[in-house]
Amino acid sequence: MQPLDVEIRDDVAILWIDNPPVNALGFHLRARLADTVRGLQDEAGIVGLVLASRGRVFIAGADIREFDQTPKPPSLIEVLDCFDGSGKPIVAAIDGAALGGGLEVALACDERIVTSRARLGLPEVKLGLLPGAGGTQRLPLAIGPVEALAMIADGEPRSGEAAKALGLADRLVESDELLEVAAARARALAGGSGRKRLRDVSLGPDELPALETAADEILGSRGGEPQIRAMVECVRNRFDLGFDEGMRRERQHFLRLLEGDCSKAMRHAFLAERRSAFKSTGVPAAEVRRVAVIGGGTMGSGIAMSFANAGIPATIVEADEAAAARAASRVAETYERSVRRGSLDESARAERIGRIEALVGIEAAAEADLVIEAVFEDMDVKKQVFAWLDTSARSDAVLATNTSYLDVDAIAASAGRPERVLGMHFFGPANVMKLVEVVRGEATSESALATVIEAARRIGKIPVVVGVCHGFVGNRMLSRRSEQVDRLLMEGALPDQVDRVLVDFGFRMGPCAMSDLAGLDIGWRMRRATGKAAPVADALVEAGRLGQKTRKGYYDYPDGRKAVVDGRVEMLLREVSERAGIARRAVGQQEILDRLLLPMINEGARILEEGVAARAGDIDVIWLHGYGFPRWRGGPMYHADRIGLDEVARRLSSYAEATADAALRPAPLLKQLAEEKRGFASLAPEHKE
Ligand code: 3H9
Repeated sequence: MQPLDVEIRDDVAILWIDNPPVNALGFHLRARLADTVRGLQDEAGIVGLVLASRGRVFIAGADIREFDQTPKPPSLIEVLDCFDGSGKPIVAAIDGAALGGGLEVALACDERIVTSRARLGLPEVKLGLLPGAGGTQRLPLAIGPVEALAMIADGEPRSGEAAKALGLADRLVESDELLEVAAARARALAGGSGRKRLRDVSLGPDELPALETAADEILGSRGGEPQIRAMVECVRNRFDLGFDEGMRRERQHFLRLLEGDCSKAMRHAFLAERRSAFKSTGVPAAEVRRVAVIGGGTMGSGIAMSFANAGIPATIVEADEAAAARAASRVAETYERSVRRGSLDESARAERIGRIEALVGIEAAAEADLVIEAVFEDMDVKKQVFAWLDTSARSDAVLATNTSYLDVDAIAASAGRPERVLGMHFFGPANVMKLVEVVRGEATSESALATVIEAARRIGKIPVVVGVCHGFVGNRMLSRRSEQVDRLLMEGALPDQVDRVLVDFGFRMGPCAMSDLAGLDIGWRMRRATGKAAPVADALVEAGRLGQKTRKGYYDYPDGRKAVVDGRVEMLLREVSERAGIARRAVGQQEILDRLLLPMINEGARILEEGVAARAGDIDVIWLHGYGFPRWRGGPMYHADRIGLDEVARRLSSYAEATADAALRPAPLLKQLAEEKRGFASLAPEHKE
């Protein structure tokens, strides 16, 4: 099938782009686009060209999968040189997303006609890149340098209406008149001024001061990102250099960034996110029209809001009137806060609140297509809820538990219809965080799974399918890291030293500050239930240091929020070390980093071996979206592949020996891959980049 076909309408040629799924500018499409534009120059009866697309995306940009292959000509720049060289005007008719290279194509056209379904943006920044086919050169000429820099740096698409207001689009029309208007504009340009190329426009020097101010601002906040520095320079070049030289410099930066570790990791993240959801085996998903959430605590109300925000009515089910009222006011307060912050307008608030009701009694779940249990993390309580649901929920409803650790199969067994039961592990705050670990039980049916994945996507979440085990993927790996934090603190490290290492690595927060925020009593209660110990964390709890809520934890919080190092914690650590008979020593930064990350990776290897996660990339997605792993590092398993698994195994073995900690010994799969000189990415063929 051709990725582009031509339709002749009187004296105008419509170039229909048709390259599913998203009209990415792969090599075939690029070649065909250039040939077609060139070929139409000699067609005497054709006065102008219209570029339109089949499908709901205009053009999603360059084909990201080609970035790791040897480039095949023509490059997108060469294609756009053909546009520039055209003797006939070209008008872009945009009725969907025009992103990255897609918008760059549109910018090389004479005019852009859009509908309100259009989304115009340059998201390259999110791939650690800058636009590489003239985006940094043509966009400032279309909308001015300040707006252009903002748009290139935030990477967010603008709506058709916004694009028209910015001057990025020439006209905003209804979908059914798009082609007609675009063809008429091509004809009018041909009969009038002829070409209207952005490259012939120039910026006046009076626009420079505003750009300098905007550039200083962005460099101040994000100057650490290499692509930000490059894009500022490129936009500035529009004042100092000729168009062709500006293009050449942009290309140089693009190619340098493309080869850099940061962009490679972010491209890995992009593709892993799209591969992580379970691909349906053809079993259709049932539509979720109404949900019920059992338990209206922080998590339950956050889950209900996620659905309401996406237009799906949600019933919060509580045990008594007082609890239902508390849940309703929790929801109201959250929306109120968003309105005060300006992120939600009054009418959207009213609509969303109108979709949530908080009722008493499990019978209130009877109408729901999907019921999500979010009660206290206690097996007996959960079993009781599922037994009730068995009698009150619809027989075809999917029943999900939001447990973060417990055995989903044991919970499912108490429902009498285990095939309709699975886990939906949301991350707090549930109305904000995108990750959902979808836990597939032993008996979970494909249709229940498909329904939940589709529902999660509809509410804008990133679902990752995982298997049943204690803590699933994320928390299971996290507990390996927590064990090492305790050990490192006992061996001689201090909380701020441990935290600094992870912050320097790219996490927003270190593990000690994180525990203080969450509350140390949560882990303590869990350890008590499972008969485990963490000498340092336990000693802190026993000293009444539960974290921010008691203004004392690993740190002091004199004002309730800002962490201050407290000498008493060091004394407490010394006592714990002494009791354990450990002579404290200076622990180096590299050792801290290794001992925090490598045991998690080791656990990830066990998780893959057991089939709890299907792909290493799925584990990365979980860590990127649930635990703040820095995106430009790609995720823990990708990071391990970058280090080399033989090196990871070697370091783990040496720490296992030095600390006599058997948990640090390389897992069998890690050992095997290390010996075979392979990476985790090689495990799933479809995962190769
Ligand atoms: C660029 O343009 C550089 C230029 O400046 C310079 C060049 C010289 N390439 O997201 P979905 C696949 S950089 C290859 O689920 P949606 C995706 O992997 C690019 N494949 O759909 C998935 O495949 P599969 C700048 C791509 O409807 C399938 O399409 N552009 C690309 O939720 C469906 O994707 C961007 O960063 C691509 N560019 O959302 C835009 N895009 O089915 C990236 C998607 O095998 N794309 N695929 O898993 C998007 O933001 C969304 O895909 C889009 C559609 C909004 C378009």
